Amino acid sequence: MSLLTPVQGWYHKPVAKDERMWMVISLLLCIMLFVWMIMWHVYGKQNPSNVTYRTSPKEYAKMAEAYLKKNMMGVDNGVPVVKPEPNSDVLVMGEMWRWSPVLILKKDEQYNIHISSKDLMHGFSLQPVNMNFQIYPGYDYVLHFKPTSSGEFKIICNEFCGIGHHTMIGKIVVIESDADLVKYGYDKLKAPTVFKKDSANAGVPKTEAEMMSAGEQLYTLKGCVTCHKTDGTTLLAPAWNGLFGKKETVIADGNTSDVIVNEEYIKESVLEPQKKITKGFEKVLMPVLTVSNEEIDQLIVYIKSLKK
Ligand code: HEC
Ligand SMILES: [Cu+2]
Repeated sequence: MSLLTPVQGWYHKPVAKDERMWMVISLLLCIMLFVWMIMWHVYGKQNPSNVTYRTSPKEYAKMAEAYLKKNMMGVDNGVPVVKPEPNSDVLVMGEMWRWSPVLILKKDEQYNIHISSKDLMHGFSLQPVNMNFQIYPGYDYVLHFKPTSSGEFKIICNEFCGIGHHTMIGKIVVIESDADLVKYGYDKLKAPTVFKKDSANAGVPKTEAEMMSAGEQLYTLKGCVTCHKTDGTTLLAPAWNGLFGKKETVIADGNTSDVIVNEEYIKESVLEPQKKITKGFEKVLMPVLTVSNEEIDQLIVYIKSLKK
């Protein structure tokens, strides 16, 4: 028994006029917002809805590398440049710290752009149109993309991803015709020195020259170029020119020692980057990259060829 009993029949008392009015107004508002939501999706210049697949960073990196090998027409500041066919699948990858490749697209043509990350979460931000996507490793995002204006667009990473984050700037160039390539200096891109397969070498680089050109290509494809330069600059990582045979001071388990850079040391640096940290570069974490033993041998020949 409660202390007070409610008045009999209160539940059936009609709702007051003003209260009923508010109920109608809020219901109308709900319907309006619902219609708005759908309209906004269609007419509101929203980011395009995308299709997403599961993948793994390793698998995607392998696919992207194969795609680049087949399609790259040159290199812009160490980043491969690709001019895909309209309606084709294009593979773009975010990695520490670049967007690869540079894309040359035709205005008013449609492309299926796949994007994923090789390492951490990156933010794909297309400027100045301000389209933004989160790029997580392990997901393959497919954007059905149709550029409607020509010019140069930048891809900025808007998710802090480490010490080289501010250098992570990619590029999409939209042209109206091939004549526009001149404007961007892409008409005379140096074709990559690609290792050519023939029946004699069975597709495996054997001679010194073959190994070197394969190594040079890997340097760009695997993204070593993002951190390691060959002109002596050491912004993020030790430069590669003059590296072979050099004495380096390294830190292993807190102990400092000297090593001479040779084949063994390079191999170890690639397979277990954190085992011996080169002094002066403790702040940058070299990622573990999927590089096979044959590929390491090719990279070594390339590094050897880079003199101071
Ligand atoms: C994200 C930046 C980054 C990328 C990408 C990267 N490295 Fe490194 N690398 C470093 C840093 C930083 C060091 C020095 C610290 C250390 O030893 O881990 C280093 C050290 C090395 C060394 C030892 C150099 C020395 O002077 O001691 C070798 C060899 C090397 N990297 C090879 C490679 C190869 C091959 C690739 C591409 C497959 C690669 N790196 C990609 C950052 C990077
Ligand atoms: Cu970033």
